[in-house]
Amino acid sequence: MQYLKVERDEEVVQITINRQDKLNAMNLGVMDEFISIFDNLEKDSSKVIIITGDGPKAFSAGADIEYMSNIGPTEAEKYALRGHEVLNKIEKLEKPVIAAVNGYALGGGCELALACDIRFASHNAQLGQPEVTLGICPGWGGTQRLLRIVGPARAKDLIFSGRKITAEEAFSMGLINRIFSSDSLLSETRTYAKILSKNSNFAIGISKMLVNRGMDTNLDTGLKLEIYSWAVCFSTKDREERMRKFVEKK
Ligand code: CO8
Repeated sequence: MQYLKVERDEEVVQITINRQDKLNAMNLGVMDEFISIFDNLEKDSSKVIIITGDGPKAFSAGADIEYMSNIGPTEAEKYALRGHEVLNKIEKLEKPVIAAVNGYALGGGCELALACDIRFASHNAQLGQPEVTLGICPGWGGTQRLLRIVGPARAKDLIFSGRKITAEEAFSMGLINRIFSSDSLLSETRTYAKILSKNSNFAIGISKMLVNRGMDTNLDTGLKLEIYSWAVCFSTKDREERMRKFVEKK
C-alpha cells in the first residue's frame, strides 16, 4: 500500500491515511486502496475498524484539489463515484468503524468521517465543508449524511458558509461523539475499540444496519425490522453462549 497504512491489534484494525505532506488529501490512489482494504475487512475476522490521518495536523483535508483543478465533468463523476463506493462500503460494513479525527477534516475528509459510525476528535480538530469556496457542492455524501446527523439548518449553515468549526462546536451539534487531547486521541479510541470488539459482532452488525435503515424509513417499518432482526439473533451460538455464561455465573 502506498497511501494507507494498516495495523492490526488482535481484532481491531487501524487504517491511517499516509499522505502527511498533502494533509492526507485523498486522491484516486487513496480511494483504490480503501476499496481493496474494505473488500478484505468484509470477509476477515476483524471486529472494529479505526480510520485516522497521519501526523498531528490533519485527518484529511479532503479531495485532492490539485487533481480536481484539471478535470471535467466526466472525470469528476468517476471521482465522485469512487468516493461514494468507499463511503458506502464503510457504512454497509457490518462492523463498527470509528473516525479518530486528529486535526483538519474538511470537504471529503469530513465526509469520510460522516460515513463512519462513531467520531472521536482531538481538541485541535477542525471540521467543515468548504466546497462552495471552490465552486463545487459537497460530492461525497456531505449534503445527505451531514443533513441526517445535524439536521437541515446546521447542514445548510456549514455548507453555505464553508466555515471551519472547532471540535467543541462539532460536539455541540452531535457531529462528534467525544473529544480528547491530541496526545490521547488514538489510545482512547483504541481502548474504546477494544471494548466494542469484546461484544457480539453479530449483534453490533445487525444493530448498525437497523440504525442506518431506521434513518431512512418510517417508525413502523423500522420497528418491524427490529423485531425480525432481534429474533434472528436467537439463532446464533454466540447469543446462546453469552446468555448461558450469564446464567451459570449466577
Ligand atoms: N488537496 C490537495 N492538496 C492539499 C489539500 C487538498 N485538499 N489540502 C492541503 N493540501 C496541500 C497543500 O497544497 C500543501 O501542499 P504543498 O506543501 O505541496 O504546497 C500541503 O497540503 C500543506 O497545506 P497548506 O500549506 O495549505 O497548509 P496550511 O496549514 O497553510 O492550511 C488548510 C491548512 C487550511 C487545511 C489548507 O490546506 C486548506 O484549506 N486545504 C484545502 C481544504 C479544502 O478546501 N478541502 C475541500 C476540498 S474539496 C472536497 O473535498 C470535495 C469532496 C467531494 C469530492 C467529490 C468528487 C468530485
